Amino acid sequence: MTSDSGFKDKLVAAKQAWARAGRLQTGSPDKAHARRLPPGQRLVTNWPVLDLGMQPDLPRADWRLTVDGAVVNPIVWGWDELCAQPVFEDVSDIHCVTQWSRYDNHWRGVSAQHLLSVVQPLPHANHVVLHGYDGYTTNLRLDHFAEADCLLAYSHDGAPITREHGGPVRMVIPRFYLWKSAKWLKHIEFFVADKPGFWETRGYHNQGDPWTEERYG
Ligand SMILES: Nc1nc2c(c(=O)[nH]1)N[C@H]1C(S)=C(S)[C@@H](COP(=O)(O)O)O[C@H]1N2
Ligand SMILES: [Mo]
Repeated sequence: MTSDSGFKDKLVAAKQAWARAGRLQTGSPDKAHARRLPPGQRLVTNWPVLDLGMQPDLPRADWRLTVDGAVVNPIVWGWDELCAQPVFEDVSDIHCVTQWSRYDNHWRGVSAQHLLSVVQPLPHANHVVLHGYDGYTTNLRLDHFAEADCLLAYSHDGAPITREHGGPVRMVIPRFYLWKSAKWLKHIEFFVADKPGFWETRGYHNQGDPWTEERYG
């Protein structure tokens, strides 16, 4: 009998421990997770590659970025000019419209806010189009492009951005689905009027907010 009740005690203690652990694992962390993972998304730890079937091969020495349109000071930067700008670092989550999200991406590059201070958009410029070397385009509002976590990134998680992920330089716009983050960044163009880009003219939402599931239409 002693051994039997001893066994039961152990069983109860084990179940109590599981219950405590369960409460910790599926209680508050789940709520935190729900606040961080937008609706309809699942978390991944790898980083899927999405493109139009072409990954431009751009040695740093050949890369150029043109920034023009409705701005006071249009510029063309090569790799050296880009690296001469103040370094900006930020950690943000990626949300792809194909329903995966990736947390805690550590980006390094040049902030969109710094770029804006250099080119100085004209007062009536309200829209931006990002162009990639593969011919891809995507549009966003200037006030969204100007948010503090947007950057021209050349490094991800401590390493240069690889060719498949848009290196040497890609845009990062954390607030929206990842299709707004143009890879192989070639040209940033400022406009008075909105000009929908590649996916925006093919059925994707014009804005792409993952929290309100602005996926299509
Ligand atoms: N230049 C360029 N940028 C692009 C794309 C593209 O085809 N060309 N695809 C977009 C889409 S639809 C997605 S989901 C993300 C994918 O980025 P990743 O391959 O680094 O995950 O890049 C976006 N930026
Ligand atoms: Mo995408």
